[in-house]
Amino acid sequence: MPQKIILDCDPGHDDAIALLLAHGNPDIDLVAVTTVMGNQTLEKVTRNALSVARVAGITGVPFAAGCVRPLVRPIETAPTIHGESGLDGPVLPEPVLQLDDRHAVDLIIDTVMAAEPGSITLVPTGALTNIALAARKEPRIVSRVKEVVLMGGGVATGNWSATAEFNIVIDPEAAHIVFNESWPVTMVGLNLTHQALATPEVAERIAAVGTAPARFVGELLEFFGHTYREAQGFDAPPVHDPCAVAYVIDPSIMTVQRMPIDVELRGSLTLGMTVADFRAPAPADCSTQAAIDLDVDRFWDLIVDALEWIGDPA
Ligand code: PIR
Ligand code: CA
Repeated sequence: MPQKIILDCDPGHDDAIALLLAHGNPDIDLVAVTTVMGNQTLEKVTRNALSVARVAGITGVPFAAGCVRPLVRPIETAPTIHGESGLDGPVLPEPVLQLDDRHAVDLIIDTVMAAEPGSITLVPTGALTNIALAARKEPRIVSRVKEVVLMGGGVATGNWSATAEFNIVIDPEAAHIVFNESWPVTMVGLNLTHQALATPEVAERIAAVGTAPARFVGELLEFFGHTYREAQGFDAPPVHDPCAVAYVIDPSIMTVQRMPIDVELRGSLTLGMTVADFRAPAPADCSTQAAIDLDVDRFWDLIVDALEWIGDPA
């Protein structure tokens, strides 16, 4: 049985690739897509999600827009990484899908409450604002969700500060809520995603697929590679968000370690840090784990296979 997921995202170059992977992998049943401000404003990332849906040929999946700003703090976006549109590089086609009328928080709640308990995995690849609000608005979702597999945070690494990752630090209060609920949380953080580098060899494999969606991914990676070189000093860009989807497809693609993880809300140098406690053994009631090591070759196989599966949508 394919795994049912809700992808909560802020596309975003790597979010777009996560969406393509979720759609193009037969072991995933993409039941809803929700958007949250982050890489750009809500309006921009939502339009981007719908454009990517058209590129991928996604139909029959509800898309809903969520929070326009973090719970407590002012909005902060990442134009230096993702450009003014949030998805600079390729030409973005005019969306054809109509947005769902509901707020993302309500679509998440409705979808989880209507499904078999324990059947839905939440895959957040942006700030955790929508997920935190959904847990507060309808607490019964917490025990009904199978697990939360999120891209965010990291073990002892940062990208938006020395100690914090973007998705967590732009809405640390929301992240605090999500990490402290009783649902199982897998943190696919920077320590893992910095292993998923889109090298020139990877770009060649993607180009060889030869379809319009593969060319779209190639153009995304070209822009993302450029900004990652300029702004972060990377030789090849890390493709963060698809790593979370890959874990749902095949948990054996990465090693994980169960440990308490909490989110710093008061530190002057450590705001938004995901503090992971490596002191073994983890307490019996520990519901959090961190992803550690990625099988890089199998990860890129999944991306290429998804693009092959998608082909050239009409
Ligand atoms: C990537 C992101 C934000 C900032 C930088 N420097 C790089 C976005 C990605 O979409 C991913 O979800 C996460 N936030 C990585 O920090
Ligand atoms: Ca993202």
